[in-house]
Amino acid sequence: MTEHVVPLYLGLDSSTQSLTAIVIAVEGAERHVVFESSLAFDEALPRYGTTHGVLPRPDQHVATSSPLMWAEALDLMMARVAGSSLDLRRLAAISGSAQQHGSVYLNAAWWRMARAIETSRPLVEQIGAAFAREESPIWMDSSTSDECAEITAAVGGEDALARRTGSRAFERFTGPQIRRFFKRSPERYRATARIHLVSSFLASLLSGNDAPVDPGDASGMNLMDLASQDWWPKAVDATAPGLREKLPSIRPSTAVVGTLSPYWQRRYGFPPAKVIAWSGDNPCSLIGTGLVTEGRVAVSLGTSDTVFGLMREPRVDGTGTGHVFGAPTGDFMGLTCFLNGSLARERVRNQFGMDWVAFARALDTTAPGRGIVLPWFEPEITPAVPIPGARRYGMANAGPDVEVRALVDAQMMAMALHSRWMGVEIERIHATGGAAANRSILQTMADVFGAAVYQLEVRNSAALGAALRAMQGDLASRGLAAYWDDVVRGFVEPVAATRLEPDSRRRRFYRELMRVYEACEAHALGRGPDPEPLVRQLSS
Ligand code: ADP
Ligand code: XUL
Repeated sequence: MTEHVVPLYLGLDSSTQSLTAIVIAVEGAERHVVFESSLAFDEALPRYGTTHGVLPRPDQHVATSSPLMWAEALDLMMARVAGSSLDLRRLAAISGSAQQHGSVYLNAAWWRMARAIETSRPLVEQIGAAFAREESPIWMDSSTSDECAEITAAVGGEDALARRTGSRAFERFTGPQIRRFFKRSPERYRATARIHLVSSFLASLLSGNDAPVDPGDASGMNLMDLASQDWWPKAVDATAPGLREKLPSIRPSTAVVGTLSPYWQRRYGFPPAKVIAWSGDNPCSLIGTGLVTEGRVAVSLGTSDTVFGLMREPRVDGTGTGHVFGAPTGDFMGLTCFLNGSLARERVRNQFGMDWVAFARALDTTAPGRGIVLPWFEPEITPAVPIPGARRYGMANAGPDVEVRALVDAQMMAMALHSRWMGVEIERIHATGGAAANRSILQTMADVFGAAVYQLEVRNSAALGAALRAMQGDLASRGLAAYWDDVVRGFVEPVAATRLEPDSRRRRFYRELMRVYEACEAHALGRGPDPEPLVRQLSS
């Protein structure tokens, strides 16, 4: 009789600021998180000199990070998993999640190097010569407006690009980023043999071969045809010459990319576990928040704030703010992304010398309506704000508490306003990401959206989603039933006791305030009259 082994699945999340690992154990209805660990790039790997995971930024529109740092973090985290009390022999599959849009530029040495990493020396000592570009542009970059315009014109306009790829051209998307690199560094572009996303780069390091991208992450590039889930030749040609050969293949999110390479097996004692295709953090969070059916939304309050939900059919945003991405389930997902999320909250918190407890207390004790702060400290994605700077309306004699209230109100109203295009009647929201720990922020969310808000047991829904995708990929590859409802069961149910209900009086007030917010936004963007009379009326 063979011994019954309860399989383990590892999910990794390489986000903007940190790398997280979650291991789940699954035996029928018995499902547990058995390992969870995070390392913050700035603290764990100070020699790269990042702040919040980003390299120094002489130009506010440029944002890059270090792919070598991501690789070293992966090595450190795998050592941690191996050094834990887990029985590694039970590890059946690994998958991952990564910040979306970021790109890694590799030269011809990459083909040999990925396969021939020696066990005796750390990974980072061996792959340095494989980069055609040492830095990776990341999703916070907004330097490619010219390239967006050029690509848009070449493919026949915004509508054509959005209908085909799921989004109009966005500065942070990989296609415009590639075009900028090609224009500014044609020699290094020519020397580039492969352009990976952060997700497929890290999957390649695990499997020791050149990994594909999945449709979830490929749809953040302005290069993939949503319908065929293959590269769209017109967009590829509009982006840069010879690009097609430099792009990885696109394979379904459930694809088995390979097995853990000899490096991981011999150096740390891992088994030849399957490596399932990696995806972007938002597609992984879709799974990790349990949104495998249509009609619910999640809000992720990570470095970026995002609102997203599953779509059976790709309904592209006519207003041009949102995106349609591929979903790991084979469906689609709608998403709107706000750049000034947690870092804007941190900035205001630090400005007034508060901690998160004081920040929450400010929200609890301060009524809305004294003013609105549009928190565009950095160039904003939604709405598009190329020239940064916070804009303030009302706010006469505002103290710290009013500043905090006006900031969070504006963030939540922006999310409610700019997610309307998804056409979902939002009755409940699954909240995730670091700031979802803060129930005062979530209460504001409930009041503004007029929806019940739930916290989830596992806060890092991207890493959990990756672990669940590892499980799904493993089951599917063995020909076993792998229905998404069953896969996510037991991990993603919102915790009933955490439910926050909207307060009906506040809800009514926010309906009014939303009109004022819209007027402030329109004015700040140069599209509407001065809203001060409206603001004064509110606070009188
Ligand atoms: P990412 O995955 O994008 O790296 P996380 O989801 O880990 O980010 O969230 C990190 C952010 O969460 C931090 O930048 C911090 O501002 C925020 N955060 C952590 N705890 C709290 C809290 N109690 N209240 C509000 N924000 C918080
Ligand atoms: C989504 C986006 C961010 C990044 C980083 O379009 O740009 O959410 O994925 O989390």
